[in-house]
Amino acid sequence: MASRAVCPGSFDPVTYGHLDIISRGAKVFDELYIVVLNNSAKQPAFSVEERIDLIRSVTKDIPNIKVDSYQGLLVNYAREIKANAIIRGLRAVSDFEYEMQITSMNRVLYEELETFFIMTNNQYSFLSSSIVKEVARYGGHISELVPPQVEEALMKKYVTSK
Ligand code: COD
Repeated sequence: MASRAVCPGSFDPVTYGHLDIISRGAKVFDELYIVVLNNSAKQPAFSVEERIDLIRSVTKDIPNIKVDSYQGLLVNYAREIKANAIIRGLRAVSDFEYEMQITSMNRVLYEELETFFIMTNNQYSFLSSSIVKEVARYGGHISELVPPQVEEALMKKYVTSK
């Protein structure tokens, strides 16, 4: 049976940190579904469609990737697409508590679904979508943090709209 994993996130917008996790995960699983979900603690800057378009554009050379969105619980999405695993990235100890909480909750809701963690590449350990948006908003340099398509979308959102 082919292995199928889900890589869930807000991806608001996708960064080189996300891409690192996605490309490494795609080498381990036969199929990797990247799914844009709602994080109730965050207010997104980009619409779901914009986030999906950007992810599709920056992952177009990785053949075993599908990009999708879902309204609802991650475990229900995983059940619907018959995924065996969840992939999450870990940056620092500060991520651990939150990740442990949602991993435990997801296991209560769907015991057979295992979560796998990929340690961040040191180069991206400080990187988050929030930090990128903050820098972009004030006109800082972000080309080392996000792919060119994402940089362009951020510039359109924050610089040309001023
Ligand atoms: N290096 C390595 N990994 C990174 C980096 C980086 N620089 N940046 C981000 N990542 C990883 C994150 O650790 C995460 O694993 C993934 O990339 C996505 O990150 P974000 O920030 O885009 O996404 P989150 O953390 O906001 O996603 C949270 C979900 C949307 C997955 C979560 O809220 C969810 O599952 N929502 C649906 C409702 C649900 O089922 N909730 C859980 C049960 S309570």
